[in-house]
Order: sequence, then C-alpha cells, then structure tokens
Amino acid sequence: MFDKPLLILFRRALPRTSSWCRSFAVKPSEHVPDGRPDSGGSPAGQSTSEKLIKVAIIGVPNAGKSTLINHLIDHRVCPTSMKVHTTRAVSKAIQSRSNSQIILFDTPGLVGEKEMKKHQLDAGFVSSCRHAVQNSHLIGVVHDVSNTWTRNALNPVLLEVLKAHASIPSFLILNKIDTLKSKRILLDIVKNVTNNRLESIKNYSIRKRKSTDKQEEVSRKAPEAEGWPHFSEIFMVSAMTGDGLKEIMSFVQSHAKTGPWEHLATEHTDQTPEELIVQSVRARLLDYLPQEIPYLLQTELEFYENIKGKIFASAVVTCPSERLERLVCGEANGKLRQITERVTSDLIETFAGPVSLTIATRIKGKEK
Ligand SMILES: Nc1nc2c(ncn2[C@@H]2O[C@H](COP(=O)(O)OP(=O)(O)O)[C@@H](O)[C@H]2O)c(=O)[nH]1
Ligand SMILES: [Mg+2]
Repeated sequence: MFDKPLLILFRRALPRTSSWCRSFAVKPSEHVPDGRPDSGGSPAGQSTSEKLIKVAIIGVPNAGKSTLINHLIDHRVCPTSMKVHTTRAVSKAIQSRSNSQIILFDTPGLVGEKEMKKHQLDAGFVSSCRHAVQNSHLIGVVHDVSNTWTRNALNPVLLEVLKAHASIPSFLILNKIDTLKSKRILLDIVKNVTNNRLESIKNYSIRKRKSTDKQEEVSRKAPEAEGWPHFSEIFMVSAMTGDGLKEIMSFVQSHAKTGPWEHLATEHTDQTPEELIVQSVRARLLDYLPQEIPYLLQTELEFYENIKGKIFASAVVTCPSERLERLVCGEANGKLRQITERVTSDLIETFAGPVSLTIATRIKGKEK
C-alpha cells in the first residue's frame, strides 16, 4: 500500500528559459552576502526563517543525473557527456530561493565490482556516493527509461544503497521520457521498479495492451527483477527538454526544514572554476573520442586566470602514446580544435562570461 499517493506527471516540455545560466558562483573571497533571508547580510548571521534541504541524486552511469541537476538549478555546474563516468566525484549544486536553500549532490554513477575494474575506478568512487546519501535528507533516484535492457529493474547496487538507507525518504525520477514513442510503457516500468505498487493506483486499469505489443514483451522479461516499493513520489521527466522538472523542485522545496543555510545565496556549486574547467574538458573528450580512448587520457589545468570576469585557461591532455595523441588531435589538429570550441562554449555557459581556452596535448613520459 502507499504511504502517499503516487504522483504521475505528464507535462508539456517547458521552454528553456533565457535565465538558464544567468550567473556563476563567485569565489569564496568574492562572496557577496546578498539574498539571505533576515541574515543582515552576514554569512555568520543565522536566521530562524532559513530552510535547508539536501538531496542525493543517485543512479547508474548515464541515467542523466548531471543533466537533470543543471536544469533543476538553472545553472550548468555539472559537466555531462554521452559516455559513462563523466562525474568522478560528488559535487554540490546549490539553489537558494526565497528562504529555502536546496543542495543537490551530483554523484558518480553507481557501479558494481566488474565495472569498477573495467574503468579503473577507485573505491572512493562508490563510497563518496554513499557518503553523500548518508548526509542527505532525501534521495532522488534517476532511472533511464530509454534503455530497453535496464529500464524494467532497478540496478542491484542502487537497491543496496536504498535498503541501507531505508530511513531516508526517497523519490523516483523516470528520465528521458522524450525518447519514448508511447508513454504507456511508463506504467509497466513503474510497476516493475516499484514491485507492483502501481496495482493499487485506481486508474491502472489503463489499457492492458495486446500481447503483440513489443514493449510489453520487454517488460514481461523481468518478472524476478527487484524494485523498491517505498518511493514517496514518482516523477516522469525529460532532463533534456525540461519536461516535468518544475514539479521536482516544488516537491523538494516542500521537504525543506528550518535550519541554517550552508552556502551563500550567490553560490551555485562547491567546485572551483579550475575543477569545472578540467571536468568540462574531460567530458567533451569522452564525447568526441571513440570507445575506451578518453578513459586513457589525463587532463590537467596548466594555467587559469580571471581578469575582470574574463576567464583565461589552458589545459593539457596527456596521452599514453603517440598514436593516441594523433587521434586526439585529428587531421591538421581538426579534432582538437573542435573539442576546444565545444568546451569553450560549455564554459561560456557555465561562467556566464567570456572564456579563452587552449587545450594542448602531451605524450606521457616525453617532454615537448
Ligand atoms: N534524450 C535524452 N537524453 C538525455 C536526457 N537526460 C540526459 N540525457 C543524455 O544522457 C547522457 C548522459 O547524461 P549525464 O547527465 O552525463 O548522465 P549521468 O552520468 O547520470 O550524470 C548525455 O548524453 C545527456 O545528454 C533526457 O532527458 N533525454
Ligand atoms: Mg554525471
């Protein structure tokens, strides 16, 4: 039975607002203590009217967690890419509106032992995610409905985390609904990933489809799959188009409890500009290079300066061999130029200001 009624939302795509990336977090030394409710502008001054909520956003790699978070807080502070393991450490995305501060933890995708070995991920990869969950008031599980192989079950590592933290309320976000031709499949997915909780929804009588329906075939393939029956809400969204995201933020905000803010109203991330630049380069290397190659590269920042709001940065990508360096650079450096242009435009969005970026390559163990 339900603790609360399930919320199933189908909404029209929200238009991307021009405020998508209005401003960027200032460095700690530049904090402007504005926007705090009744705090008298002092970071130390705590107000009784302040509310706070921390939410761990978890899910398997590529479920769309970072894309979702960027869109939820209206700032591009989490690099995203088409390949897995773009997010390697937990970071915070922060939104402060009226008297509530919402902190979303962007976490590395939850993976099993085999995947950790394959991508040479250290133990901190999963443990940092668990740590974020422990320090949260709510858990948001992002589940990719576009993946026909995995959409009818919750990942076992994810289930383990939910079981270990069963006392923390959780909600389910079915993401990438824009990829579905028919939204009806969503009802089967909800049923599977919540252990049939959907049966108790009055209007589930909805149209049992003909057995020839290919999508139903897929959903029937997971009878023994385990789900989580304790989600307090379910949202059906597209992090890419923005469809259904307003409702998530209203839900999260309604769970904020009286407590002091942890960040100033002007902060949108706990990451430094330097970290954001390195991660943005890494994310686009993942997108532009084939298969496992980007995982073999190391990206570092050589130079960073912010002169009156204009960012000057230079990153170096270390390649394990000459052959891979040639692949990264491409014919007449064309590929590297393409990657640099793309990262620059990402960073202009992130910093909401001009960015001058160069990316150089280097072969491991060789001085250039
Ligand atoms: N079609 C579609 N693609 C999405 C959506 N959300 C994320 N993606 C894509 O999924 C890929 C992985 O997204 P990302 O946010 O990096 O996933 P993460 O690993 O969970 O953080 C990227 O190529 C995104 O553009 C969505 O709602 N619809
Ligand atoms: Mg991510």
